[in-house]
Amino acid sequence: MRGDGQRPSPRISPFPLQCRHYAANRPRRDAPCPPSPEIPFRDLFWGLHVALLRPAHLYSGGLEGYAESVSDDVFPLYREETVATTVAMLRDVLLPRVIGKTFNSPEAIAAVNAPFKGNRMAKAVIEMAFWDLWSRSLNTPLSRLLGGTRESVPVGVSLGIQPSAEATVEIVARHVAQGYKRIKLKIKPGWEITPVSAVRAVFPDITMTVDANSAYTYADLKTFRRLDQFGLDYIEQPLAFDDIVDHAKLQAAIQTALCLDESIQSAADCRKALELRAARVINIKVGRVGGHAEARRVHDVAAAFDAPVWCGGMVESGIGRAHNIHLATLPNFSKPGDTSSASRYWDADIVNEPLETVDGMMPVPAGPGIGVTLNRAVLEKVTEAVEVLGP
Ligand code: OSB
Ligand code: MG
Repeated sequence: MRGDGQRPSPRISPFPLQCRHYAANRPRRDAPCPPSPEIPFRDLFWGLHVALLRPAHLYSGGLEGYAESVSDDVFPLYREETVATTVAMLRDVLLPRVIGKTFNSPEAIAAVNAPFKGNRMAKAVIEMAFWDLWSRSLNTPLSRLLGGTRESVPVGVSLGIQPSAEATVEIVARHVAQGYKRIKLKIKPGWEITPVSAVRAVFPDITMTVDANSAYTYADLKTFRRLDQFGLDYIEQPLAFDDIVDHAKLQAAIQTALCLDESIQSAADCRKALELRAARVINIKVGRVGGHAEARRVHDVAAAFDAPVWCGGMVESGIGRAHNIHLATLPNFSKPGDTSSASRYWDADIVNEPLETVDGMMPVPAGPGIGVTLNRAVLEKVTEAVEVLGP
């Protein structure tokens, strides 16, 4: 684990903060699913939660820092936070406590809102934007300030539930051909053995995982025992988001490693899950855990347990995607992440730099901060509301 002594201790002047807070329609490539609880399960986690975004836009002395929330669009289907709760928290609670004040480190700004319970996705927006602003002010890539060393990070793809086994094999083949280093299939009760066995028949050697987004219970143990035969690298979040105990029971009863996503909101959650052997792999999403500092603590705790981590995705625009890539340069991100090419998601991104993989490697955007610049024309086009707070 990295000691505090190796952390950079930059000398910078404190930032008086202003904030420009956008509510924007994400310029999605596929038509978004209708936001209705009746939508088919296969669409729930593939395209729903992306209609709006709000890069918090902190600026000082000509510099700006950017972040993006990863909360659900309308319905809280991933965890509890939605765009509406995030906007309300930022506007009424979190931003008023930081706007107009000065901070000289990301930890200092995060500490102000730490006493408030939950709402980590909303808190992460401020913390992440400050990391970007801070690292830009130091003319240093965010990855370096976080302690990362890589110039590019390995990535895989997350593929939504397809209408048939043939369609699954076809979409997997297309992404294998593009060089992605891991294929993750979304599964749901009754739709796991069929797609996984179909893909395995054609691709016996690819690194493959499945993600259930909490769709099962411990009563489905037989199904998970059957999945053991397919050599999956791990099974992601099979059980309820708030149930570490049954994950531990399930992990003890099968061979395949479990990976926790929704269940882990903090380094403390990670420590407890690994201590109880509820998983052997951890998915880190910086928005889910409240920011980069906590994400790094989760990374460090997992390393202490010899548990590999990887960087998850939330169908982000180029801003969230760039944050993810910088975070994934830390040493214990030893499995491919979900930050695949932006062109898979967007016709036009809100950043100027194309974030595209080459042979399954995503280059770290070069330059200070998160290394991307806003495409203001695209942002303008998709913006529905702008709220400006600050002196
Ligand atoms: O569970 O990892 C997940 C997308 C939205 C919400 C939750 C998840 C996902 C993905 C897609 O799996 C990741 C991506 O491609 O950005
Ligand atoms: Mg997941």
